[in-house]
Amino acid sequence: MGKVLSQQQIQAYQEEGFVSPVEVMSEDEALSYGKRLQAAEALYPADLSGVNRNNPHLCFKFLDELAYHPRVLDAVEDLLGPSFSLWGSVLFIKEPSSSHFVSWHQDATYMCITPRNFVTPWIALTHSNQHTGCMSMIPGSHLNDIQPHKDTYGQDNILTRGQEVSNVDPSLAINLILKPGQMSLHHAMTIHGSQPNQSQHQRRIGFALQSFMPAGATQNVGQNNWSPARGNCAQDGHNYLARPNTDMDTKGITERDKSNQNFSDILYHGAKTKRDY
Ligand SMILES: O=C(O)CCC(=O)C(=O)O
Repeated sequence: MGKVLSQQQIQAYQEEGFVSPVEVMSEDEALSYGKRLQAAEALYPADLSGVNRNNPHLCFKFLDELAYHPRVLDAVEDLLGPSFSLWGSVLFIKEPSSSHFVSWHQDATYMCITPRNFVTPWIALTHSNQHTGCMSMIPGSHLNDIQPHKDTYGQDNILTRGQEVSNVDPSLAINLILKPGQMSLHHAMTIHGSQPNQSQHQRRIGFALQSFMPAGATQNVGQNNWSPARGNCAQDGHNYLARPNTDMDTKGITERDKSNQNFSDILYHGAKTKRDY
């Protein structure tokens, strides 16, 4: 038994490349985080859209709280051991009746980090199911190497390059159905994607901590910009990113902008086109 995950859940993650659902907080608490997000979006629309859906935990206190929620860190510790750091975060929001989707991909493909054994918790702030466009995972796909990805730059594809693994058999996919306040955790090599949100009224909001890196992980392209989460991950050339004390102060904005530039340099490394997210 781990701190949060049972032995069976840890084994499922090792064998299948994901574990879900895992309780983080009550549904009411998650919905109250959703309301805080809505209020922040109303006050700072440009800071929670487009490229600024990347790394918002560096300038919004309530997202920092979610990123370092003890249940999240305990579950990550169950999978990675006692020392790990946080590389970044992404707010994956699909508006009602939008055509946005995420093609089949493996996160590790363009993150330029070795070893490729890092983990992404994805916290649901709304219901995430087949109707609203939940994530689907191909079990056991993390045990293979990186598969060839085609950069499609598809208009409705919310991945940076619209990168896509072809020849995925969707009949093998498992849908990760989450209630607000639950999370899934997936391995950097697991093939996954998601379909459009068909709901007329409900947004689908997931906050991905992308990703927690075990001690010793090496960034091979771009800056080594990480925030310590647990234990000791110190290494040469490691730039610590500060956590925010208040929403949208100058320091937090600087940290976010620095991080987003770095994200862009890494994720579009060698790409023929850059998009603005
Ligand atoms: O939110 C989604 O639909 C996809 C998220 C994703 O690909 C990820 O968290 O790695």
